[in-house]
Amino acid sequence: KPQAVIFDLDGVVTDTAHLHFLAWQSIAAELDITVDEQINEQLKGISRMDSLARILRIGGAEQRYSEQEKNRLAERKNALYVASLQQLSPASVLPGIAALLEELHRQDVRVGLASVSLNAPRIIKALGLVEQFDFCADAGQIKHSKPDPEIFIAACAGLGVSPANCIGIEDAQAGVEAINASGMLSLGIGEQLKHADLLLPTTAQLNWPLLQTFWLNQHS
Ligand code: G16
Ligand code: MG
Repeated sequence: KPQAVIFDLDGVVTDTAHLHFLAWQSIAAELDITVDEQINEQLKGISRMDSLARILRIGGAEQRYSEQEKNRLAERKNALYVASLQQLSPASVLPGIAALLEELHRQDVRVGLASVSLNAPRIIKALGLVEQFDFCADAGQIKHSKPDPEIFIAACAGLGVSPANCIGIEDAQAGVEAINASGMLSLGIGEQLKHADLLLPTTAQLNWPLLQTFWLNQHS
């Protein structure tokens, strides 16, 4: 069996992607830039400043703002986003996740979090899952967002396990690429993802027997 399972936060543990989307949409609208669901897909797993850079590039406005103005835009986006996090509660945990976390602990499989969100600690707290994660990688220490494997490697290091002995779970293309580059097995959540070692339509299909079978199939 795997020694650890490492979870992405946004889109796997809870659906904060929609809240990021609404916050970016309102900042972008002020700049006369339209952010639609398809653009939002490209922002998943991408850090706050990198997300802003992409939005400005899409609007052809990457040269228009100073570093200070960009920092202020990112701060305002974050303030909107953080305010919207107040609606999170244990009921916001996506289907299948709470039961899987409990089962992983029963099976003595370590549980990690690999989110590039600086808000990850407060989100995990609002979801009532602080006790369920043996280690949460610190996004503040990460230099490169996904698809760079840095955050997943940091999560493995914190758990004291080798990536080769772990499964990573992701809903974003950049996240699946990050897992693959780390040397972990990748489990993708969604219909459109490429390159995942196993793809499930939603988190509701996740459970321990399925992870075990997945692991055995990949190691036979
Ligand atoms: C999440 C989201 C990204 C977001 C990033 C940074 O990453 O998917 O859209 O831009 O965190 O978030 P914050 O602005 O809260 O620091 P992940 O790794 O959980 O998918
Ligand atoms: Mg995600």
